[in-house]
Amino acid sequence: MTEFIKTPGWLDWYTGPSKPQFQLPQGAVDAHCHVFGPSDVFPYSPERKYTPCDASKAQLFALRDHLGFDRNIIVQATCHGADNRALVDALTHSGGKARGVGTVKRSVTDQELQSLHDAGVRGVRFNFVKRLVDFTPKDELMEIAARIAHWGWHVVIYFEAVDLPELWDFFTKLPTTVVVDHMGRPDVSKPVDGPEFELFIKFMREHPNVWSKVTCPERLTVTGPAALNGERHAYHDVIPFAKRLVDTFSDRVIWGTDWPHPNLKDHMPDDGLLVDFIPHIATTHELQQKLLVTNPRRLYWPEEK
Ligand code: 0GY
Repeated sequence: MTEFIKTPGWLDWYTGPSKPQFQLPQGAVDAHCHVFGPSDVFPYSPERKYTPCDASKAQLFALRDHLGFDRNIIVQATCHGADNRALVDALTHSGGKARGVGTVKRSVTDQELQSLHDAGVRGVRFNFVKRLVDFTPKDELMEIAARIAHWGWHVVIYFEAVDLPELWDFFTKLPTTVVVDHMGRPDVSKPVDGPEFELFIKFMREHPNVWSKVTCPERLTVTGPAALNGERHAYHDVIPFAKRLVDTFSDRVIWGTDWPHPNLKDHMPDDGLLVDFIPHIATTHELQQKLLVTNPRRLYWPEEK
């Protein structure tokens, strides 16, 4: 059995999250989280760019219950490459409370797609963040997108804001619903109405099939996790970006914890505090209901109506 040694400087997820003060609406979905291993059962991929600490399905489901979520969307993490076994195992043991986003290669068979669908996978993730993955040719990704479109799945895209101009033509040709991870990773030290974020707004405005996860203030923040004025929430510099998306595209935004928070460098968030960020970006009950319940359920459990 391979012993996996964590990437030097790796920050483990936080084991004692507080109870959020914000009470999540009934049926809320944590629409972006991962499972890692455990590596003795589900080894990490040889092509991975980092080696994390384990983060099991039982630990994820315990966090879900502690925070007050009803369901999870588990997203295949790059440390597992295109080996979706840990994801499928978590989905099939969730009692119907989780659906997922997988990673597949061009060589995936229809039978494999069928078993991913049966397990609850409803999307594939295309990752363009260079520190996380090797390059995959666009024609291969487009071929995968065309195949998964037949299953009613969507494509999740992860990229850095500076790369959007170059990726624009490819993204706008995708034949499915397209869900952007972490608001397209804006540089939040730039103005919320500056050219970089305006391009992302234009991307969503001109393409009604594009959704965004208004996630990862802890990853995008420049000012850091300190709360101001005795408030419980933090990440003030990210609020204008996420709030603008929620206000403008209220039917196409979803939210998630990003637990177990891979590759954070300077701090590990308390997931209870992260939940307390939500009412600052979705400021009415109606917006909160859409962000946390209606939108993710429409995307991942469309049959429930
Ligand atoms: C995230 C963000 C990151 C990593 C991954 O699949 C992954 O490895 O998604 C990151 O390092 O920015 O969404 O969890």
